[in-house]
This record gives sequence, structure tokens and C-alpha cells, in this order.
Amino acid sequence: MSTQKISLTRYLVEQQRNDGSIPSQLRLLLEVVARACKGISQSVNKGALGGVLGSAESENVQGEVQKKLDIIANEVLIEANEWGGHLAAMASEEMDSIHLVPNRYPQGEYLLLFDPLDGSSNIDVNVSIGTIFSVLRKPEDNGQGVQESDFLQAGSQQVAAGYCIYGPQTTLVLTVGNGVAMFTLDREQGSFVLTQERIQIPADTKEFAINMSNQRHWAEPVQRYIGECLAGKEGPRGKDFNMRWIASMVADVHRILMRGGVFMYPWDKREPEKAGKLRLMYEANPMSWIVEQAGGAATNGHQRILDLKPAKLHERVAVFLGSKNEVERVTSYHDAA
Ligand code: P6P
Repeated sequence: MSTQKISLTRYLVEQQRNDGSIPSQLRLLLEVVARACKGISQSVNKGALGGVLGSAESENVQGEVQKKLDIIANEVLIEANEWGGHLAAMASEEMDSIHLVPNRYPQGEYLLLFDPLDGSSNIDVNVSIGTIFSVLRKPEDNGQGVQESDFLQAGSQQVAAGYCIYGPQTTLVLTVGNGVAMFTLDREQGSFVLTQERIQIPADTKEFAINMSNQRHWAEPVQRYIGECLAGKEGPRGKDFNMRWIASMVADVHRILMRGGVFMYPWDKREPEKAGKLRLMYEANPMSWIVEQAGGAATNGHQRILDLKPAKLHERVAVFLGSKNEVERVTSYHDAA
């Protein structure tokens, strides 16, 4: 294998040249997002030395207390993406409504959605966190400018999806529909370098990820599935399982991408009117496309997540994703219920 370092830019240019799967505007947009993630990584890595830890004494649209880094990450992504001419508007977990590109800048043909800093409850305890992003095409202009309704597209309409995990390494994982590639930040060069491509998730696993403290609130199919995992080799699965829960979706999904596993955040009866805790548009959809592009599966317990038609920008969803055979099994338990 060539030892030559392939940068994110070269990878995207060669993908564009080879099969035209990445229009220039999309390639330039992805490079801007990657640069923004580098800036966020710098802030995250400073930690207490940068005065960026702790809460910002404000709440987001989800009613969650915002961390200082949540707001910093959001501002970095907004400022990086406003002027480039690739986007028409943005949406963020940290903002109630969509953010239109100011009139002083040219409008592009894409919509960018992101969770600027997922897992922020882990920031102050130095556990991996990350940025999740999703790119949609802007629908034909009906003369009224970009509306929130333009964002309400099923995940199957994404043209790019990715995340950047700020952990022991800063790693960008990306798909544009041709498989999943991983780039590690070379801090000496200041660029993302290709470190893995055509990532594949094993179809079987012995590792599940769920917040066990919520067990008494789950519906029966999840109780059944997890009960069988906990029964181990003496139980119906005939094998022992391991459990991991980092409480940072980016970190849990990255582990699954690297070695398999199944991640679950199911509906629970504490808030029966909510489908689940995680957000469809900028958490579940991008992660589901990445997982499917790596040979895994992603459902809400009943349907393929990427087929769900959103009704609201900050809509929540139950999530079961990862090793295909395990996701199909837990989904079949829902169908049988
Ligand atoms: P809990 C982080 O706040 C997040 O949105 C996901 O990254 C993570 O998987 C989940 O919530 C953790 O939730 O209830 O275990 O703290």
C-alpha cells in the first residue's frame, strides 16, 4: 500500500474525478466543514486552559443547559459556512430555527444540519465528544426563499453525512454515498489524512450499547432483547455479551464502525409523547446513513430510519443501529410485539 499521505482534499478531488459523485460545490462545502471541525478540535483540546469548560447559563431548544463549548462550536460552524457560497441555510441542535445565509453572501444549493458538539455532558470530564453533520439539497426555490419546511426531507435524501470525533485522535468520518472513509487530523500538517476507507461493520457482534439505568422504562421488545444479551451463553443467544455506554453518540457509533456492536436509545415510558431522546435530522439520519454505507442497519424499532419523513426540524426518534444481524433481530422483536 502506498505510504503517501492522501489528504481529505485530494480524496474528494479524486472521488469527484473518478465518478463525479461529488459536485465541486459539495466538495468545497465538505472542506469548509472539515476546517471548522479543526477549529472546534483546537478549542476542545484547550479544555480548562482555554476557559471553555462549564455551562453557558443558557438553554437550547431542547431545554438542555448549554455548555460554553456547545455555543463556541455552533458559532464556529456558522461563521465558517456563511460566506462560502455553497449553502442556502443551516440548522443546528443549538438554534430554535433555521439560519439563513446573510444576503451579503451568495446563496448555494445545499442545506447543512449539525449537532455542533454531541455528548457535551462529557466535556468537563474529558471524554470523547464530537460534531455530527448532514447535507441536503435545497429544493427548487418557490420564490419565498428557504423555509424550515425545505429541511424536512427523509434521511435517504442526504448527499453527504459525517462526524468528527474529538478524542485521543481527532478523526473525521465521511460518506457521500460511496462507502465510508476515515481521516485522522495530522496536527503537524494541520490537515486531515486518509487513514481508512471502505469501512465495514461486522454483521454479528457480542457488544451492545444502551443506558441500562433506563431499563424499567423500556417497552417489552427492548426488555426481551437486552434480557437475552444479559442471559449470556446459558440463555437463548448461546453467547456472552459485553456492554459499553459512553453517553456520547459519536464515540459509541465510532466504536461500532471500528469493531461492530449495536447502539440503542429506545422510546421509554417517561415521556411517551416523544419517540425517543435522539434527534432525527442531525443525529440519527447522518449516523444511520454512515452505518448503512458501512454495511450495518439502522431502524427506529419498526422502520428504516432513513425512510422516516420528518414533520419537525427538532423531531426525536428511537434509534437501533449497528451490526446488521442484531438490528434486524431487535427490530423483529418489535414487529412480533
Ligand atoms: P444519556 C448526548 O447528550 C446524547 O445526545 C448522545 O450523544 C448520547 O448517546 C445520549 O445523549 C446519552 O444520553 O441519557 O445516557 O445521558
